Amino acid sequence: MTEAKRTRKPSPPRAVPAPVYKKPVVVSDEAKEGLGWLHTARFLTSASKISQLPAGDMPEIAFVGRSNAGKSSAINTLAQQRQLAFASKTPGRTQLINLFTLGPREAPQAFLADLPGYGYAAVARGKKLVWQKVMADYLEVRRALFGVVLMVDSRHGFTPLDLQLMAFIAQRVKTGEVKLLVLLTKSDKLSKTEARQATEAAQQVLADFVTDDSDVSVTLFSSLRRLGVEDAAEQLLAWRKAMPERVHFELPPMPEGEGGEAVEDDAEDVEDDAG
Ligand SMILES: Nc1nc2c(ncn2[C@@H]2O[C@H](COP(=O)(O)OP(=O)(O)O)[C@@H](O)[C@H]2O)c(=O)[nH]1
Ligand SMILES: [Mg+2]
Repeated sequence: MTEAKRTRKPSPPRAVPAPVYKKPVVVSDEAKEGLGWLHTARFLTSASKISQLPAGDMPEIAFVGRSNAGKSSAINTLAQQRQLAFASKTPGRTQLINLFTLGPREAPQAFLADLPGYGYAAVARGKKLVWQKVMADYLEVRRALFGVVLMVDSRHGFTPLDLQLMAFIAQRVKTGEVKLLVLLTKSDKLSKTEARQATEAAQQVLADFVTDDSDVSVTLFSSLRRLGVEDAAEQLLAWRKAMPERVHFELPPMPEGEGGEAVEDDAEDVEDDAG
């Protein structure tokens, strides 16, 4: 054995610079309560057609966004559940609306709807149009729609399809009937200056929707670094507190020959498709 080997000392612990996001986060009571509420999210059902969604007057919060905008990640982060919505490996493969309930199991208070991502470049034009139609129909038909959470990639800002979607709901947003929260996702990828610019650009777009009656907000968000999670949770709690107590809903009968079995099992099939 050589001298060198015998005397080799264990290397000292390396100094790892503290990541920026490890700053102590002050979580407000509202954020805690909001996160507690969002944590109650439970999968209810998937629908490929609007007509398959439950009827009734349950207030609904729709999560929408371009494919790959970070929608599934945002839902999982806000619900603090690792696999509630499935991050898509094949973006935008099918067009499913996944519905979750929020609130106590025995007395749900709201639906959380995970809508199909749109505008994925690699997808055939025909299919894209189908999605856009699903989206437009959804926004048109779901009268108990209470709020829309729109995920926008903070690096890209609003895309034409995001603007189209907002145009569908513009009227109801302006009257305050539908509330709007924009999450500028993946903000961990931005410098401070870029983050400020992204926020300002979004605020400028949203200014068109702001009235005395509207409830429109925007926040930088990152599932990866947990940025904006508290803001979003506070906002969603405020929505819950403003919701009317309408909890009636009926699940439609499953169409013949289309997976009439336990809905929980269907959750597995959604994996690649929540796009
Ligand atoms: N850097 C970063 N990447 C993210 C974040 N959220 C999601 N992603 C990534 O973006 C891609 C799309 O995310 P996903 O949640 O599936 O988006 P969806 O298609 O809108 O549901 C995945 O590769 C994620 O890992 C984030 O906060 N920061
Ligand atoms: Mg997804």
